[in-house]
Amino acid sequence: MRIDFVTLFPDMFAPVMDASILGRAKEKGLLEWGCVNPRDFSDNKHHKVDDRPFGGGPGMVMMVEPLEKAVKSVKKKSSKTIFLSPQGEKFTDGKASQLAKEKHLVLVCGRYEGIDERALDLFDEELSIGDYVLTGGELPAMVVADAVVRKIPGVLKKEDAASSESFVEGLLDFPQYTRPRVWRGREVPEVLFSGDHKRIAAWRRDAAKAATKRKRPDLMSRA
Ligand code: 4GX
Repeated sequence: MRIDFVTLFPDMFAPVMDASILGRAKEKGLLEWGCVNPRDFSDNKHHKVDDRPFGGGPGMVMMVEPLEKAVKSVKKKSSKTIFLSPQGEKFTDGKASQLAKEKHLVLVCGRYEGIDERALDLFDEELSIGDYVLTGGELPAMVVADAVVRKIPGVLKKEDAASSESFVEGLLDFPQYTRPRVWRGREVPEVLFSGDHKRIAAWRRDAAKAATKRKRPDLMSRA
C-alpha cells in the first residue's frame, strides 16, 4: 500500500511512520508513504495557504486552490482520498479493515478553523477519530494510517495477531500475563498453566466478555 499525507507540517510524520512496526512495514516493502505540502502549490509570493473567513469570525480557513493542487499532484484513479475532521464519519476498526484493501490512500490534514467548504468535493470520505478537537488533522491521519497498516497481511509478525484482538469479535482483549508467576502476592490464573488449550480458550472468552461488560457495556449489544 502507498499512503500520501497532504499536510502543512510534513516534519511530524517520519518519527511516527518510520518507527517500530510501521517502519518495519516500509522496510519489508509492504508500505510506501510520502507527504505533499499545499504550501508548495500556493501561487502567492508568500506561499500563503490560509485566509480570513468570509462573513467574519475568528481564525483562518485553508484556501481551496493550494489544497486542490496538492491533492491532484498525488491522486490517481485508483486512490481513495480521505479528509480527517471532527465532522466525519466515526473511524472504527472495521473501517480500518476496509481501507487496508486499498492500493493508495491520500489522507488530507486540515489546520486552522478548517478548509473552504468547496474543497470537500475532492474527498471520497470524511472520517473522524473521535469527538474531541485537535489542533490539526496530522495526528488523526497517523492514527488512521497505523490502524490500517497493521491490517495489511505480513505486517504483524503472526498473521493471526490482527484478527484475534479487541473489536474484531466485538469484545475487548482477554487479560494477558507474563513472568513473574506471582507478583506482590498476585497470582496468574491457574488455568493458564494447565496446557489444556480448550480450557484456556474458554477462560479467555469468558474473561473477555466479563471485561467488556465491566469496562465497555456499550459494546456488549454488538458482540
Ligand atoms: N478527527 N481535527 C481537522 C481542522 C478542521 C477544523 C474544522 C474541519 C473543520 C479531528 C478529529 C480533528 C482538528 C482535524 C481540526 N477541519 N480530525 N482540523 N477529532 O480534531 O479527525
